[in-house]
Amino acid sequence: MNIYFCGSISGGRKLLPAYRLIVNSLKQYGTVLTHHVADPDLTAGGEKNQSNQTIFKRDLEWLYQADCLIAEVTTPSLGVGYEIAVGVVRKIPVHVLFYRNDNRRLSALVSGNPDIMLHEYHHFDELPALIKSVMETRNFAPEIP
Ligand code: 6IA
Repeated sequence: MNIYFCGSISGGRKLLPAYRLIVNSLKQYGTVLTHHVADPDLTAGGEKNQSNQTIFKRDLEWLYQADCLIAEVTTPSLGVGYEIAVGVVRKIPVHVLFYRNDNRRLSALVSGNPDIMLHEYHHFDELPALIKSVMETRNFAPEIP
């Protein structure tokens, strides 16, 4: 299974510890195409030595190869919102994870969309079990058009 993980880069890296736990858990279920999003060396300045055009083209290719999309949405990010919209349009399973303790409100464009499965958590140590439940849910199997 090709898994597309989304997390904020330019939007801020505060939730990096959560991204690392999520990506480590997701690796048990398939190939995480975007594992660099959880790389501690990747700062809000973005990937070194890559043009924006190269990053965009590569990420879009991966989005079209992905069998499912998992996004950590606590830190608002234009890029993550864009990626979620592509996943929804492609009709692949889209799961978003939201950390309740950060005093943020999740955009209604995400929380109100019936095609997006929202999972809230209160502690980072809940994440491995949350990912297990998301990935092992019986009706998770992707229906790719
Ligand atoms: O808007 P954001 O940068 O927060 O968007 C983050 C999301 O878009 C992630 O889920 C990535 O898959 C993707 N993405 C956006 N920018 C990059 C990037 N460099 N490198 C890798 N993935 C990216 C940005 C360089 C720029 C800040 C000069």
